[in-house]
Amino acid sequence: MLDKKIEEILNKQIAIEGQASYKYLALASWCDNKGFAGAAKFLFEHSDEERMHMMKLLNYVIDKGGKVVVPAVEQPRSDFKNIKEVFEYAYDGEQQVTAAINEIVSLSLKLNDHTTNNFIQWYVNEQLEEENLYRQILDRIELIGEGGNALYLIDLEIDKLSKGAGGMAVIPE
Ligand code: OFO
Repeated sequence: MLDKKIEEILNKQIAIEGQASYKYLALASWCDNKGFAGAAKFLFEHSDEERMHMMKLLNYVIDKGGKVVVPAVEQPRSDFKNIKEVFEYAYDGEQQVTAAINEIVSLSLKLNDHTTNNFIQWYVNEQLEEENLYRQILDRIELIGEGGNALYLIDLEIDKLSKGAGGMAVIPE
């Protein structure tokens, strides 16, 4: 059985991951609209990943006999100045998710819930990877600068980081 406080914080995290999935859809759509096909592919894939994170949490709550409350989603921000701002926004969001995951770690330790603590470690590692990834992208954007072919090169670089599966290719017309 799940402690009520754990059930509550996991439901909160389900909402955060679901919202992140929507946020990445909005970021990907902005990129696609501005002709950044590689970045759009990468971000559509990331949206799928966030949904997977949400489902993993949801299944854990169910497996532990808890109650899932499927959250409403807010309309995500959809306007950005440029590609750098898109990835700054994504990076900022990932840092906020990491803080939320850390709260789950702390609560599970406080309540001696080692099963949840063990489960949530997957997210701790995932956030480490994701924060690194977005920091790398921002470093590359910085490095490439704003010269003639810069936007094209940035898009190519981000495209290289996508996994090739999922993303725009699997979105039904
Ligand atoms: Fe769910 O990993 Fe990012 O936010």
